[in-house]
This record gives sequence, C-alpha cells and structure tokens, in this order.
Amino acid sequence: MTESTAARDPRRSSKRTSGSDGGSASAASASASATAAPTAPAHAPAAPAKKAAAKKTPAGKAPAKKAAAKKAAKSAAAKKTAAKKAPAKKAPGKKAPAKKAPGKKAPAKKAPARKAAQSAPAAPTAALAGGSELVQLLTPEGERVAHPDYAVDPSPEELRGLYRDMVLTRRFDAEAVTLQRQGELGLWPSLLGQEAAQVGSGRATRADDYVFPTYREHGVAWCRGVDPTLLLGMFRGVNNGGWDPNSNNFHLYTIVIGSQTLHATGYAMGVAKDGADSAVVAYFGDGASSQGDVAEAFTFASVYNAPVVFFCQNNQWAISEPTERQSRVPLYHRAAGYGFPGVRVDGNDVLAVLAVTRKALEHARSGQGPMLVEAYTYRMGAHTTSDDPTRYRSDDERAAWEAKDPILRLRTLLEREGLADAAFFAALDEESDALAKRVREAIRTMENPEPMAIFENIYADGHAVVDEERARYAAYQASFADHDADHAGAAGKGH
Ligand SMILES: Cc1ncc(C[n+]2csc(CCOP(=O)(O)OP(=O)(O)O)c2C)c(N)n1
Ligand SMILES: [Mg+2]
Repeated sequence: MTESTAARDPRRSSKRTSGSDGGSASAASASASATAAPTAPAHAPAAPAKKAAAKKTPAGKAPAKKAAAKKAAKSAAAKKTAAKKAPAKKAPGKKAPAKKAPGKKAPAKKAPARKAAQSAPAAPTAALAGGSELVQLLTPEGERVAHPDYAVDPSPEELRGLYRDMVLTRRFDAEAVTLQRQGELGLWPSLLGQEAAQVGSGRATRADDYVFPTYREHGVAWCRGVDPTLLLGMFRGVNNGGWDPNSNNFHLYTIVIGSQTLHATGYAMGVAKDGADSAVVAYFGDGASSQGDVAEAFTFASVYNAPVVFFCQNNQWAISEPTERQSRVPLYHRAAGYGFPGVRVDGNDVLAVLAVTRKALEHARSGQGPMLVEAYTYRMGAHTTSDDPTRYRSDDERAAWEAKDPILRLRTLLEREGLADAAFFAALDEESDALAKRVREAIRTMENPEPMAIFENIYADGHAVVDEERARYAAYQASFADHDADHAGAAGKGH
C-alpha cells in the first residue's frame, strides 16, 4: 500500500502505525489468553509437542492398533495404505527383515497389521482438553464458568435461540447425509459435531459483515439466513453454487482448500478502503492451515491491517491426516509469527465461541487488523459421505468427543436452570421434522438444469474460449437429437 492509499484508509489508525513494529498495538489490546503478536514467546515448540506425543501414545495406541489390525486383515486396500504410510524412521532398522521375509508367509500376514498400526496416526486424544489456554464458558457438563477476558450474558431467549440453531442445523445435516445415501446427492460434507463452532461464530457476525466459507459451513449459512435447501444444489450437481452471495453476504462454498482466505483478505482490504466498519470472516480448517494460500492471506491481512477474522475450525482431521501432521505448535500460535493475535476457543462451547468471535470482530472493526480464532472441535462424522473414518481413527477417540457434544451441554444448562420447558423441546422436535420434510421435498422437486446452462455466469462480458466450448458442446448435444430422430423414425417403420 502506498502512502497515499494509507492516508485514505481510515483503518490505518495511528494505533496501528505505532504498532507496525510488529503489531504490538493489536497484541496489547488482545486478551491475555490470546497469543501476543510478535513477542516471539519462544513458542516453546518442541516441549509441548513432545509432551503431547508422549501422552498420546499410551492413550491412543491400543485401540488404533486393534482397529488397524482388523482393517488390514479385511482389506487389501488397507494393506496398501499401510505400506505406503509406514514411517520411514521406524522401518529401516528392525522392520527391514519383515520385507525380506515375505517368502516365509507367516510374517507377511502380520506385517501389514503392524505397519498399519505404526502408520495409524497417534490419535489426537491427548490434546482432547485443548490445553490450559482454551477459552471456555460452558463446560461439557453444562456448567457455566467465568473467563477473565471473555464473557457473554445471553438472555434465556438468546440461549434457547442458540440451542434451536444448533438442533435444526444438525437435523438438516443428518437429512442431507441420508439423501446422499438415497442417491439424491452426489456428496455431502457433514458438520456433525461442529454446530457450536459454526452457530457461535455465525451469530456473532453482523448483517453487514461478509463471510467466506469452506464447503462445510452449513451452520454459518443458517445463521446468515441462507435457505438450507439452497446448499444442496451444488452437491446434487444442478448448479455451481446455488445462492446469491450478496443476498446474505455469504460467499459461495469453496472446495479449493484455503483459497477463500485470500478472497476474504482482498475483500477486507476493499472494505477498509471503503471506510466501512464491517468485518470479514474467513473460515478454514486445520488442514487448510498448511496451505500456501493461507500463509499469504495472513501476510497480506497483517501488513495491510485488513479487518478480517480468520476462523479456523480445528476439527482434528484433514480427511485422514491428524492435526499434529499440520503443525508442531498449536494452530493459533501461528498468528504471532505474522504479527496479529490468535486465540484458541473451545469449539464445542457455543457461548465461548460467541464471545471470542464477537471480540475478534470488534478487533477487526475498530481498525486493529486481523485476528486468528482457532475453534478446537471435532468432526464427529466422516470427512464426506465418500469417506470411511474407521480406517484411520479409533472408536474411543470418537466416544471421548461425544462426551463433549455441543448440543447436549447447552441442553443440560437450559434444563438445569429451568430456562426451557418440555413444551419448548417438543415444539423444536416438530420444527425439526418439518425442516427435514421441507428439505426432502425440495430435493425431489429440484429441476435439472439445461445442459447449456453450464456456460452461464462464467465471464460477465463473454470470452472467446468459452464461446468455442459452448459451440462444440451444442453440436455434441445436437448429435443426440439426430440420433433420437433416427431412432424414432426406425421405430415408426416397425423395426
Ligand atoms: C488445494 C486443494 N488441495 C487438496 C484438496 C483435497 N481436499 C479436500 S478436503 C481436504 C482436507 C481439508 O481439511 P481441513 O482443512 O482440516 O478441513 P475439514 O475438511 O476438516 O473441514 C483436502 C486435502 C482440495 N480440495 N484442494
Ligand atoms: Mg479439519
């Protein structure tokens, strides 16, 4: 940014300018539990990482081994994966003979199982609690707890509203999984388990904020007011998006991992130049955090002081890769290296997510630049309906996270404090059923697009290559018409 653009940019406040030696201004205003920007907390990287790994082994290994052995015995594909994944470190010395021994047959059967066990990632269960730095306002047992830096004081009505959002979002999602199984959708990425992370952050946004989702943000879409049935079209293959991003300031789903963080950053730079006080939220996953696009987005957002909140849902897995293969340090520490604050919140605690995201948005709105929120959560279902998570993670791990269910803990609070009665829950059940019915009807009446529609909405002013492709495809389509006519004619002749 040149000096002249800087002068036009009201966000480049004196506060930030003085903090440009490394973002100290933003760090100072961030909470104590957020990582101070570039104070280079020496990261103490090796120690915590090792400690975590050491803890993980005993807790996670046994079930992983058992599961892997079962799978390896059952599936040839699992054998392949195991062989491919077996860590080079362990293999060379003692494991080498296993390779030479195949003629003996006996070890050949065991080897894949052992290798599978080795390659099974140390389950991230050791880090289940998320560490002492985790911001939490509602425990898994449904107890409200205080935090020195973050607070929310929702009315009973708001609490019921958050509960309703999560329940309906979960129901919609379950319905979509079922519809995929029935062949109505090509694919579905379930958000099961991530309802609090999405509803808490989605409800923290203002109507004039702009949201850039991944492909899993069905709960955020709900909060932004996007009709859930519109989310289905792309996964049915009848459109390339399905909604007007500007109607709800909710961008189209993005499959290219991490790219939307760049779009969000550019958009936020534009918002700042317009002098608006809205903010932008970029959703992305733990796996995406390893992408170059995300690194570039962090750099640009930081140096241009863009009003963007990077909201990372660390659901512990990037398909079959655990988070510990993405980073040696907690993901929220990454922000420090770029000069802006980061904070880790209990992503299964809707109140904490609401409080932390509100504060991060306020940080962005008030000209203090970007902030990274790491919502520590868990993907309870498969990566998508094409995935089988039992091949790479244990039942125990899932069970441990089930005990932290985001919906149950809020229900416990509502019931214990008498904030919702049986009539409320019964009405919500009915509303859920009605939503599911509406979703089923919508999918079954969804029109197939005209084949040529695929060429619409590509370039506003047309493009020679697209014109050529359109002509070629039109000719191809026409060839079927000729064939059909011939066929009809032949049939008419009594063949
Ligand atoms: C640039 C790019 N690389 C790889 C993929 C394939 N891919 C699809 S989802 C995914 C994992 C993403 O994991 P994460 O960011 O943790 O998000 P999650 O799916 O867990 O929500 C990968 C590698 C892709 N879509 N885009
Ligand atoms: Mg993930």
